[in-house]
Amino acid sequence: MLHTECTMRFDILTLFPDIFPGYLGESLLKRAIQSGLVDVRLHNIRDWSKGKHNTVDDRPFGGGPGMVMKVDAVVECVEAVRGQAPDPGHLIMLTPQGRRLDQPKVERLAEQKRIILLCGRYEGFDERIRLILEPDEVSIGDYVLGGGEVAAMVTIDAVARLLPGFLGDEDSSEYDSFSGSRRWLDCAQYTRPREYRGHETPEVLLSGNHEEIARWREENSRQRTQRRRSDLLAEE
Ligand code: 6GU
Repeated sequence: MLHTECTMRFDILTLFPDIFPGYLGESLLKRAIQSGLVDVRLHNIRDWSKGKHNTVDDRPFGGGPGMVMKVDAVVECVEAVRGQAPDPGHLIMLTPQGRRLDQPKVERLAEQKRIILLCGRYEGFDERIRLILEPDEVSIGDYVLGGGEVAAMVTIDAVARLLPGFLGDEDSSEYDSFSGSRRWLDCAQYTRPREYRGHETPEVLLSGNHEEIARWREENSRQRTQRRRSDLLAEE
């Protein structure tokens, strides 16, 4: 398989850019950034706010709890960041009201050359941000986070590992649960020692019989999926 590697660029728009360097600075993402496979840029939305107080949020019209992200700072930040590269990029807004991120969606995102991730805090975004920017609104699951930052990291992590050259040769994402047409959970894995506190590695995995091992793994995957996530089998 021949691949011309090209950089995928992520721009993160957030009020808390310091959340990110720790995660991006370890393990595979660190290596991918160092090698130029991915380029991650952080932008503080507050830098685009107006007035001496740099306000980025305000009380909602009509009253109610919490604060709302202001339209001007967010729109101007997105427009300025978009203009930093020839490709305007695919704009994602991270909110619990978005379409749920799943592996097919991650696979489609991995085809983009540039993704802009807009992270919200507070009670939400002024609705005109959606009307003006028409973002692809994404949620990572049915629970509420304090902000979109962790969801942005989840998105980058899931997308980046699909880029050719991100994983080592022996690891491959094509055998992942949920990838391509695969909808089963991964099978059980064992490594040395062969026995630990009376728990033995299944004999077949030590047999060297590759056909039997493949059969055992397939059956183990099916049983696990049945027991833990029978909803996945019902979808088939
Ligand atoms: Cl993307 N943001 C927030 N604040 N909460 C979430 C989420 C996003 N996805 C699930 N819960």
